[in-house]
Amino acid sequence: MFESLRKKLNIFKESVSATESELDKEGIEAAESEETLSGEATEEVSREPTTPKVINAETVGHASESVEQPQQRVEPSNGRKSASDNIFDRKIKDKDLEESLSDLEIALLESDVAVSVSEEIVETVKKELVGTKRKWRQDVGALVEQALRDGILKVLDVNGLDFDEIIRNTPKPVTIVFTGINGTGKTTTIAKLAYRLKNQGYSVVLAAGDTYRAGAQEQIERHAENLGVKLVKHKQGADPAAVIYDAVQYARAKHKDVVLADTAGRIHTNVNLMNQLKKIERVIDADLVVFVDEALAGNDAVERALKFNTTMAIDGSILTKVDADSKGGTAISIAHATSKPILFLGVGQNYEDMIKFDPQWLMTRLFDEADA
Ligand SMILES: Nc1nc2c(ncn2[C@@H]2O[C@H](COP(=O)(O)OP(=O)(O)OP(=O)(O)O)[C@@H](O)[C@H]2O)c(=O)[nH]1
Ligand SMILES: [Mg+2]
Repeated sequence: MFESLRKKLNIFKESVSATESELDKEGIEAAESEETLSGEATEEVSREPTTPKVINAETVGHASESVEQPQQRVEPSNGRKSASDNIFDRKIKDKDLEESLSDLEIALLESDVAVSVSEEIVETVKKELVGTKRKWRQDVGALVEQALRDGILKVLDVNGLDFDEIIRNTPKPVTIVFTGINGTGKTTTIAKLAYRLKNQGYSVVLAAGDTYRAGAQEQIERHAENLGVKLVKHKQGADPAAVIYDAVQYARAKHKDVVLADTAGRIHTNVNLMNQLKKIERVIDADLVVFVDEALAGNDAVERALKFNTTMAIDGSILTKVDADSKGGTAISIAHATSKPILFLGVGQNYEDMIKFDPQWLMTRLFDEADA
């Protein structure tokens, strides 16, 4: 999962580190050649500090605080000039990051991160790094990683909506309608959620709201049987709004906790099918509308979420097939683009292959796990 994005972020980290360490080297050389030319420091000051092992920023104390540019000369308290005194502290500069940041933006776009989201991440990283003081020869990898984490967390930070809390706190039955295009994993996700809710002690009713695709009702029926949950269905071709309505009525009458309503996959350009969603919205007062799409779809998933949202307002997204996605861009972009959170990630075909989405989980995947 997300291997490719993880590698790209690491390349950025290494590239900034390499640039900064190159600047250290240049700073030392420049300072050394100035000394050699002036000839005055050599007799008083050991040249050893130009070898890294004997230069310890701690031992220079206040001198390091007062110098920010390797080229600036300072007068130490004893009045003698020293090459090492000039280079202990540096500020990370805009122009030193330019190339790496531009590569980062391309890497994010190549990873299917939406354009506006890539720009925002790069901007946060830049703001955080430019002007940051660092010690001479300090590896800036940790600083860069923190900036990347902050940049990504910022775009993932949309109005929190905790699925479990909603289930706990909403009057029963909680009604959830799932939408999205064909084959993205809506029905499978409904089965996974039914499995999860059942394990948490809730009673679940499934609504066979896909009355359109041949075989759809049998598919959800199999899941209902496997999971031991009630399925409400009508005939093939029936009005899906009526099916879901009946399922809610059944759940009310039987004091069931949650109704999970399937719908047919549809392309957002199909006017008739999109109008059907509008009807479902009118007839069913759903507590949650969840948009389901594949992580693999990249920017297309983001675009589709926005289109579906205009027909039937979504409250959150579920990304499926994350187990097959190395790019990660959809997971990073969709919440920011729709201003609605990612609720779960589908990570396989079995009932238990679903993870409740948590931005920190993504951070672990991107930064803490060893490369596979
Ligand atoms: N690898 C993987 N496969 C998944 C995941 N979720 C769903 N699938 C597979 O995706 C395929 C389509 O899943 P469905 O649940 O039928 O998709 P759908 O959106 O209901 O499809 P339509 O009803 O045709 O619109 C199935 O083969 C699922 O097993 C996932 O998280 N990972
Ligand atoms: Mg389906």
